[in-house]
Amino acid sequence: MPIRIPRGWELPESAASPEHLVLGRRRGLQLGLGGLIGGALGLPATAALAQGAMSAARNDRFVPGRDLSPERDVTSYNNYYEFGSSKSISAAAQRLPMKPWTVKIEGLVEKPMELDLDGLLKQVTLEERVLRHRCVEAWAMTAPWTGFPVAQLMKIAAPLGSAKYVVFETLADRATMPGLRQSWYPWPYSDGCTIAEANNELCFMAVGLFGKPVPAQNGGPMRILFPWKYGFKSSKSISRIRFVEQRPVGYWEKLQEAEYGFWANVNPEVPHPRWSQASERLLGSNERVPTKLFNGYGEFVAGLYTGLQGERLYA
Ligand SMILES: Nc1nc2c(c(=O)[nH]1)N[C@H]1C(S)=C(S)[C@@H](COP(=O)(O)O)O[C@H]1N2
Ligand SMILES: [Mo]
Repeated sequence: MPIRIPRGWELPESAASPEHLVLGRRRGLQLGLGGLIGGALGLPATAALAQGAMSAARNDRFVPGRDLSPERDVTSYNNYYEFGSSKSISAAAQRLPMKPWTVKIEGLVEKPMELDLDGLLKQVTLEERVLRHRCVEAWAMTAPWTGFPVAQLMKIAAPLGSAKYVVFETLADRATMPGLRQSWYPWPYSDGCTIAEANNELCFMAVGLFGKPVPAQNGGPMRILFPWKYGFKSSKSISRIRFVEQRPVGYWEKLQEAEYGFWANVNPEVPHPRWSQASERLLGSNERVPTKLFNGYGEFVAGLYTGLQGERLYA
């Protein structure tokens, strides 16, 4: 089947995004929000939910070393191909049916299960983390996410010893996602990681953003975050989690294997075949900053890759 390649990802973001979309945006609130939403500090997840907020005490182990990106930019400049291949899908994404939300856990597990999100949130401990995000297109943002370590979900899922990888799959809803009519894309969107990566303390399942439930356009009601990998690894609106023995092939790898691989760890010294990865543009500004190995999270994750030098770790 011939694959039609849309222009949007033929170009690095610096070329794909007209500057007028970026220029003139207010810098917005640059302060950390942790103190402000600390009103919910210590409240159990259910209490925070009842108030229509999604907040928790901040875990300061992962200091971002950067200002927060303006909330307005974080929630209006998105990649979510189910709703279209431009960055302006936030209005279209509001049709995503987020309530009720269920997540299937299947494959190589002791007992397949279907969890409803509210029930799942009663079984985990929420925290807030301010995390950097680096898109393969060379833009980056810093945002406060509320959620729980994926390691907590791994305990609930109870994978069998034969499981080597875990796949995080996005809902595919033809009724509300116009992108699904583009049949050359390999829907549903999914991507995966090793069991060790999922259990790494940095691997995070987000249900809140800026102290509120994750909006649809950012992958609500629940999306994964691999802050040390290029953004395409971080599947949005997760409705299935599957444990498998063979290395899974993600959405972008299926489309363009030569350019998007399984590991996709951020590395400024390994260029994308069509552009440099040495620097990145900060969302909400025109500032470019140098890119860091593992997006600056090497102290937490570099150990996952010792002994894997033969692998294509950085694409
Ligand atoms: N289901 C789904 N998940 C996805 C994508 C997508 O198109 N569909 N895009 C990925 C890419 S390329 C990036 S950079 C991030 C963007 O997340 P954000 O919109 O919250 O910044 O989501 C990732 N997860
Ligand atoms: Mo991305």
